[in-house]
Amino acid sequence: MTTADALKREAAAAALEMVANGMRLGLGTGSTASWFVRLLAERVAAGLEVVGVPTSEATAALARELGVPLTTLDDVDGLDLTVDGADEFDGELNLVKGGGGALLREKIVAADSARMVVITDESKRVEWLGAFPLPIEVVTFGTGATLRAIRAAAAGLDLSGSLAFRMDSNGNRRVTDQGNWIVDASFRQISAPKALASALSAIPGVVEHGLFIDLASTVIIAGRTGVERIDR
Ligand code: ABF
Repeated sequence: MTTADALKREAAAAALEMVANGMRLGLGTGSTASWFVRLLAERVAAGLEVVGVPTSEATAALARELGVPLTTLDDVDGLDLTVDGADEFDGELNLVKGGGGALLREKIVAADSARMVVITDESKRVEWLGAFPLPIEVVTFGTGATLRAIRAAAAGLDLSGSLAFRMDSNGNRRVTDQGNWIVDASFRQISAPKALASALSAIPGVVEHGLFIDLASTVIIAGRTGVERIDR
């Protein structure tokens, strides 16, 4: 196992300690969150009773393969805990997510959870969000208008930067699990994340964006000297 994998596993193991019998769990997406699913599956095999709502088709496939029982947000009355990764987090535990392309389901699941625990390592900690290009999920109709509106919203907050459609390995625009496209916005330093989140949410062609404001209740950071936990 590489050092990076070992840290992801450690963060996932720390989050697993917050799981209790009978919980309804949101299952995140990405390499760190997949460690959580693997460790959870071991506990399920040993008798832990939980149900999970996956945030992507990839996570659903992994959970099914490992025997973690799944459900949907239509079949449960909210979730107790969501465990997911992130691309960046700041001192207020605001996040950039969506590098894995699952931001829409991730946000729906996190918002329906009593608690959201983010599992990370030191490389994700930033003073200002935005060095990681902000993923924005857009409908495939009228993208010219949507991109103009994103640029105008950003300019209103003194932000500028390139907007690039996320591409897949075949050179086509990457289609999300919900059938939309993703625009990655290189704003570099987002000094007013709440204001930007509101401005982007007000654009008709924007389905969702990767700014997770006031959603994370805990961030677990695995580092070479141990595991740090920050609660909001
Ligand atoms: C998901 O996976 C995303 O929101 C985020 O983009 C990504 C993090 O992946 P990893 O854990 O592989 O760095 O959590």
